[in-house]
Amino acid sequence: MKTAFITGATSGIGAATARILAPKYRLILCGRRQENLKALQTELESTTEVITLCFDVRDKETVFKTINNLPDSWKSIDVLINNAGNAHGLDRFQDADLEDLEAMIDINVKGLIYVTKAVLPYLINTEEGHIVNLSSIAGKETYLNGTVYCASKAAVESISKGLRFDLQQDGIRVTNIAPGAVETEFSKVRFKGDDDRAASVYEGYTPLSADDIASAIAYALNQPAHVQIADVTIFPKAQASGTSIKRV
Ligand code: 8X3
Repeated sequence: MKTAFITGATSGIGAATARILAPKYRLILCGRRQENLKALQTELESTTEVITLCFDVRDKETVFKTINNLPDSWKSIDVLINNAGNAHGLDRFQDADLEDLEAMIDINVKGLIYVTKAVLPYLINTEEGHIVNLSSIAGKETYLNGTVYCASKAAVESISKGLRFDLQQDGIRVTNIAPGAVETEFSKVRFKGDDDRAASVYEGYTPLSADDIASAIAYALNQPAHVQIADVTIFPKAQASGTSIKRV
């Protein structure tokens, strides 16, 4: 059975991906919220073998230590899903909190680099390694008030493209997934728990769900070995670009 390593598995797209992959993969579920990880492990362990790793992707030392301390039987990883990431605030650059800007670079860019570096030695061992990076439409289009969030996702896009060069010789496929509006905890985190403001992002149309993105990830993973889905942009039907959403 193949093994999938999923970051940000405590909720949203990460948890939905764990659920969709469970029948075919052993799962290494990573995240910061131990309770959520354990609940998902309990839910899925009648379907597959599951282990959990509780760490913050920003904590470089812990990322490497935890991954290098995986039991030997889990040190052969087929699929890495770099899903951990979020947005903090939606403000003009000059008004944004510097700590929020740093957090987005630290989590979305540096955290992804740490996890990928730490997992790669165990991925390169496998026959059909595959990395899936969760970017965003924000990585393709910069929008007002999103300067550093968009920059962090543009970096993810570049890393996906670069890894395709770097890992070509190792036969590892790299898929970049760029969602538009997906209703998860994303906006609650961006707006720091302001539920009304978060809900307003998804009003007047049907947004994507975490399951919609998980099924795109499964689609990329389920291709024959010679097929590499390089890039997938996914919008709700009502969305035409990063900033154009038709609401009723
Ligand atoms: C999440 C989607 O539209 O807020 O990355 O950039 S958006």
